[in-house]
Amino acid sequence: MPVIRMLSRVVSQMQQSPACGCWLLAVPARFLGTLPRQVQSDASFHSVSFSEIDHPRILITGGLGQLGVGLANFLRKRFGKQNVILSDIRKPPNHIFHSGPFIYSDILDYKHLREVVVNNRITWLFHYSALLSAVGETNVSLARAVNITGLHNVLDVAAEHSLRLFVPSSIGAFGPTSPRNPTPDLCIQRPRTIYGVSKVHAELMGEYYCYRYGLDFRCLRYPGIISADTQPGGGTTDYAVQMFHDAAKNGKFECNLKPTTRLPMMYIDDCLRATLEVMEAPADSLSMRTYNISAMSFTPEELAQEVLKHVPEFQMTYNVDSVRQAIADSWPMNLDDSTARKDWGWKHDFDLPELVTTMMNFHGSDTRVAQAN
Ligand code: VAH
Repeated sequence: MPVIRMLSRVVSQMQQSPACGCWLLAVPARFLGTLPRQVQSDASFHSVSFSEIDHPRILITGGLGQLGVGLANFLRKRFGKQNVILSDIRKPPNHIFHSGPFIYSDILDYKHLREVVVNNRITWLFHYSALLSAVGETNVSLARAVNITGLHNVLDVAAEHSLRLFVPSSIGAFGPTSPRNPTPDLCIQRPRTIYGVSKVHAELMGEYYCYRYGLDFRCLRYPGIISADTQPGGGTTDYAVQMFHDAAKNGKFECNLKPTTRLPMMYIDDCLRATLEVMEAPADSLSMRTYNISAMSFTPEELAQEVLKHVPEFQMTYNVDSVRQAIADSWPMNLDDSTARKDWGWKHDFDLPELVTTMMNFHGSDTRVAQAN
């Protein structure tokens, strides 16, 4: 390659100081050694130019899961509808298809993933594809493929095109030997699920690509997320979403975890805001690349007590799922997120009463309370 062109690219890369602040690492790996998958030099010619920095071009993988659509709508308000592309391997329902750009993208198809990034001039990627904790235990080989091989493909494409990459981790990245109350950012992580193992792997691989190749990798350990209009998919904290649907519809709910099972939880709006805030945080404000974030922690019993204030006749019964219970018993009861609060000013808005009021309003049960009074 003519020296002038190579130097011009080095200079342009150096102007985009990498997140981890080390100039040397601004030089693309192929000048410092090879990325895991060497690429044709012209393939990345289209990668980041200045104007795109002002307005990130965003790709969301695993877009039809519990959080993808909410994130897309949230980011479209901030960066414009056409700059946020939702993707998945399933056909989107009508209302999602008509709400903004949607494309097919399979994270296990590395070549196609690269085409998607190049053809859509992507600069930021939110990687939401994953099999969650409980469903992962029913199909370990698929969880390994999606959560680990899929992540490798995303890391390589992100490194090749100097993307800013967000990967959600989870309280599931901790295990029975981690301090549980509270659980700090840095401690023993020996999870007992393939989901947990894949999330620890994601944290470590993302940080390795950051320090080795200058990849702008950012990761948050999500608590159980409570969403109003989307169903969770095969997780251990799913009861806390399902309960609102059933309480509003039938006034009763059968919980698959023991009444005293304490777990960290968060309302989706706080989760999406934290995700954008860490992605917009100045690189030099980040003392770490993986952060705990927390809002509240409660037990099924405490949640039921709060729901009773809105649905006086609400009845909670228990039919414990031993797999989910064993997973929950190995997870944190409270997360210490003091570093996120210090480094980039994270602060949650929703505590338990606001969460329950918001969710019950969404499910329109308020009318029943009025009738009861
Ligand atoms: C699960 N909802 O239960 C997910 C999440 C924090 C929990 O990872 O698997």
